[in-house]
Amino acid sequence: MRTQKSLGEFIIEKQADFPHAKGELSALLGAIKLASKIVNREINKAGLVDITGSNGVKNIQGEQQQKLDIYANDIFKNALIARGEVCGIASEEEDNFVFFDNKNSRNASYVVLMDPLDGSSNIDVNVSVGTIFSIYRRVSPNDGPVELDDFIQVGRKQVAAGYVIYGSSTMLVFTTGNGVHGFTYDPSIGMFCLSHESLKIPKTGKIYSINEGNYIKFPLGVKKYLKYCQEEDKTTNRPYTSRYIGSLVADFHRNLLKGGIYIYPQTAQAPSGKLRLLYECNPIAFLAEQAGALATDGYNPILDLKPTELHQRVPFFTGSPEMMETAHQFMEKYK
Ligand code: AHM
Ligand code: MG
Repeated sequence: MRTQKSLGEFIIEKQADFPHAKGELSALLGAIKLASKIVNREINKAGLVDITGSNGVKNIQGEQQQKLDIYANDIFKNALIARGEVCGIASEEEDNFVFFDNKNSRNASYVVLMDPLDGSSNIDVNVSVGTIFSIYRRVSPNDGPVELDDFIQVGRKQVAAGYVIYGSSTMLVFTTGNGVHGFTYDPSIGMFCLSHESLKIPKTGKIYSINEGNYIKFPLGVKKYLKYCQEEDKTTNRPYTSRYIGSLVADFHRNLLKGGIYIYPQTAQAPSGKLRLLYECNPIAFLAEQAGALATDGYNPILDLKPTELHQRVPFFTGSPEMMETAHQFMEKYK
């Protein structure tokens, strides 16, 4: 007999904690839950079917194959349109934001920003990937179309954010500003069950996660901090352990549970780094702060940055607060 609490039950129970609780946000999270189950199903059989091929390739029936990240984008978009709680989306997979100009959706109160399948190149080698989502109230009048300003809001204005990790088990982890809660998918009953209530990151840890292949291009502060991570010192438990999956959701998730720091810094060639402020860094930063972690661009909190464009990139540092403080000291010292 099932004794766990399902995500649906948890959302209903916590409805009163949601900002502007009118059931809309619950329905919206329900749409994300449904879409992630479908994407999970497709990812699980990705090695069996011809779905991992590139766009433009025809399958045996002569149909166009879809890359799994485009497929995930469509699944999430359609699930959100169907529920009618969202008036538009912006996605890493779309050049521009999309207005849901149908009777159900056009006057809705929320917009969603998402990276439908982050780290998607990992699928071909059976390594964890994730979906990242970020939810805001629209700021434009709701009798007209959505506008850019609805999507380039400062990260502090998020009303909810989360990720789905398609890993050795699939989990949905989200926050509405009242802590971070994790739900593990039980495929035998088709439900996300509460498994990690009120997640808190350890104050410090032993793991550092960074693509060290780029070492030569890193800013001096990052290089010096990496050397610090590798030096032996018993009082601070060094040397640390290097762990890098190359899938932000998976690297962040591990560090959240075990304690650690993740860095994707700027380089001379890419002065804003690689990760996207709106689809990756803001939602992860909201979760991070809610779990007692820090998330910055190496100097300033990510959630305080005012976005200027949809696909803006930003250097990203996130992790256990004590490790982050040390990393910040190196960034300041070697500016
Ligand atoms: P993507 O959105 O194109 O999948 O890129 C984002 C991913 C992150 O998940 C990951 O942390 C990073 O790119 C890895 O980049 P790199 O291969 O340069 O280390
Ligand atoms: Mg991405």
